[in-house]
Amino acid sequence: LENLASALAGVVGGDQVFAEAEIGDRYRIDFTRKYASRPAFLVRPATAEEVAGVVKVAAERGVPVTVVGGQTSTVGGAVPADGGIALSLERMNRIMEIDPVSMTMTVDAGCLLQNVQDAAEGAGMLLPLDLGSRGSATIGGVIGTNAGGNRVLRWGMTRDMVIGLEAVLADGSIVSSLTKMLKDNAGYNWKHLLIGSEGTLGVVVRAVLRLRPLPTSRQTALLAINTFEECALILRRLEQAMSGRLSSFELMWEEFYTRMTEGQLPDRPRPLPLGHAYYALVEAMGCDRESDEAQFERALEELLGEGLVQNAVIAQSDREREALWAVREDMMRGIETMRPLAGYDISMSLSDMPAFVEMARSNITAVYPHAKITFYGHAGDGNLHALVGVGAIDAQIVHQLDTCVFDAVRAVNGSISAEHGIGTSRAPFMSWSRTPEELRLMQLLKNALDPGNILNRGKMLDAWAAAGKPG
Ligand code: LAC
Ligand code: ZN
Repeated sequence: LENLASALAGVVGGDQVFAEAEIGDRYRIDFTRKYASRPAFLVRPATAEEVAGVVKVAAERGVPVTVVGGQTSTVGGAVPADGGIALSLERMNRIMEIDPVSMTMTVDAGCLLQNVQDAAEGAGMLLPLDLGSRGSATIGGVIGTNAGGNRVLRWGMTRDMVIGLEAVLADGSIVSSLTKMLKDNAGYNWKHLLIGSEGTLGVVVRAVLRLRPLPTSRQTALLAINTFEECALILRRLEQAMSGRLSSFELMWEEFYTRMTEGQLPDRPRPLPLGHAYYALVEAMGCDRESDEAQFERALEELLGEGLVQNAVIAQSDREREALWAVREDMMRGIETMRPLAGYDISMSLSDMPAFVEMARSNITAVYPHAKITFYGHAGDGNLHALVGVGAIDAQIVHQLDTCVFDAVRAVNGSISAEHGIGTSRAPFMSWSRTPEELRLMQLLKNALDPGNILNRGKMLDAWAAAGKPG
């Protein structure tokens, strides 16, 4: 260990190497508090070359390396391996360049998502990626997980916004393609292999992100809807009526809406009365305020007039907009009464969604008749989140609930992970969404790129193997 410590100090300097007892909780415990570990060292490099040096030292000794960012993984994807190296890129947090002509920005992986969003906005452009943990998630983390969030409907996932990438591979080499070209078919596009690989194929150190013109108008509304079929129809109608401006269609099932509006602050009254099966938070963005607002209102009026939408409230100010979004995002208060709980991030085709929900519900209540179950999520992307509380939680209960939910996912050929990744908690069910051939291909890629298995050891395929490769 002493030998490892001095080798690491030789790369990043002794003051950037921290031994076990000096490592703060935020590097080794994630925000769910379900996952914790005891890394041997925390190192904080300042450059890509230093990251490469650290990885080289680790590779020579076969010591696992895990990049630690905002620790906002929901699937146990980011806690370091016990006895390994926790690699924090927090000192690599520069916005290197904003190019208003190419409409790109080049940023270090350690930047917080929110800071990057703000910098883009300051330059009159939009980084469309947006999610609840914007204030703690890092660029490296959102690239590693191919994060989705609230605006996938219009602008896609992280993958669709990463134009160039620089990464350190498991042998300590730096591969760099910090290009600003949207089109580049000169051979394999390796960056897409790293995006969403959850830190198992390389360490992302820098990226070129695609920006969009900054919308100057934003329309937000909450709609009450009675049936799922109407929800799907309304989504299609809104996309059409907004000519491609619809950026969010967040659907909340009645239980979710009820809980989230129960413990609201006095200045945040419940925006629409209870009693509808669905509540949809819809948002559009554009660049011509007057006509955008008129278009939005006309579309909603038509849907109300036809009886598709039962009730609607349109935000009249930024404050009202924030209050509407809080109904969807301010989870801490809203779901307090359901704790302890298990959460899910699944996807399926929109047409299968009602059948899935019914099946998942009946699977769960067959085992736990008094379970509290609630669904919500990015329905516009076919991505649902589910929360299930049965009054207690342990490994056996989690496994039982996972089986109930993923059984229904499998029945509709859905995915056990839409946007959060595999990490450790989803690993036992990987084969419920992937064929044996796909899993074999993934293992081939992992072996080729990280033969010593040092990068984020214990996650994804490792965790699947540790669970006995079930399925
Ligand atoms: C959300 C997170 C859980 O959409 O993905 O709220
Ligand atoms: Zn989500």
